[in-house]
Amino acid sequence: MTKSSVTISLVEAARGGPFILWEGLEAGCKTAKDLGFDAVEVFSLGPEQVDSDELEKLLGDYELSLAAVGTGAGMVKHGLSLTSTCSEERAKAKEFIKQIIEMGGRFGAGAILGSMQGRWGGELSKEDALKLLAEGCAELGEYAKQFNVPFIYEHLNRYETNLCNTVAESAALLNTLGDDHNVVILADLFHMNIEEVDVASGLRDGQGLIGHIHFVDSNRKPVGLGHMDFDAISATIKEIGYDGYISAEALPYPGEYEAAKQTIESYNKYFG
Ligand code: LER
Ligand code: MN
Repeated sequence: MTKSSVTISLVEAARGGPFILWEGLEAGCKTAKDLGFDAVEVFSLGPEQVDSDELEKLLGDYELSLAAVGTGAGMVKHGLSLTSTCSEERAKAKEFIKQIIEMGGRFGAGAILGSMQGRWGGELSKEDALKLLAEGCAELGEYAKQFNVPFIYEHLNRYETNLCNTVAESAALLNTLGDDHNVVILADLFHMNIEEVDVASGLRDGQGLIGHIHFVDSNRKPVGLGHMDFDAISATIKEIGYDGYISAEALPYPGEYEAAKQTIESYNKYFG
């Protein structure tokens, strides 16, 4: 059985970005609970912005799980990436992500590597960048093992990274990590709509490797407000045996509450 989740952004600098709820943890948890979501996914500036005891209380009071935690602020706020050509910068990036792994790990939630994967170019060849990315993912996956959570790698569309853009490319990256790695793929349906030949076959490329899904339509609006074929997509998600979170990462369109409501109605239609 899949579980529903909705994103809460605590990062003001990311306003305009594809997160549904923006009014803080408490308001976000309340809306999630009122609408019947199973979980929330939290995008924060870093561990210092989230009071873990408060989060524990909110999750308990509103009977929600924590689906995942984002690391993007490491790039947005500190300009850190795992593929920096400077080893000190890479070490800082890993340190930042480890703290977020700890924050989420307490609640059974994995940390997501998105924009902090960086890009290749200039002095850095694609091959070397992919090696740095693989090294970083392997180390962070290993680190996450102590919390029994995976490290979640999210490939992005071509306008956001030039490293991996498809599920097959992410699967190839993970296959270089050895048998006991602890890294899963995040299949963000918006990125897949841009990059895959066909979203359903892209999902099949990730069978057994996909550990998280960002639920969103073709135009980054909530599911149902774009032109993706969610009958086919949901059938494939079930066919590949995926049973993790289906987490809404979409623009708060036409408003936050309406976007969350549109999302849970779509979730219930396709997965309920
Ligand atoms: C950004 O496009 C995105 O999909 C996020 O989940 C990654 O930071
Ligand atoms: Mn995403």
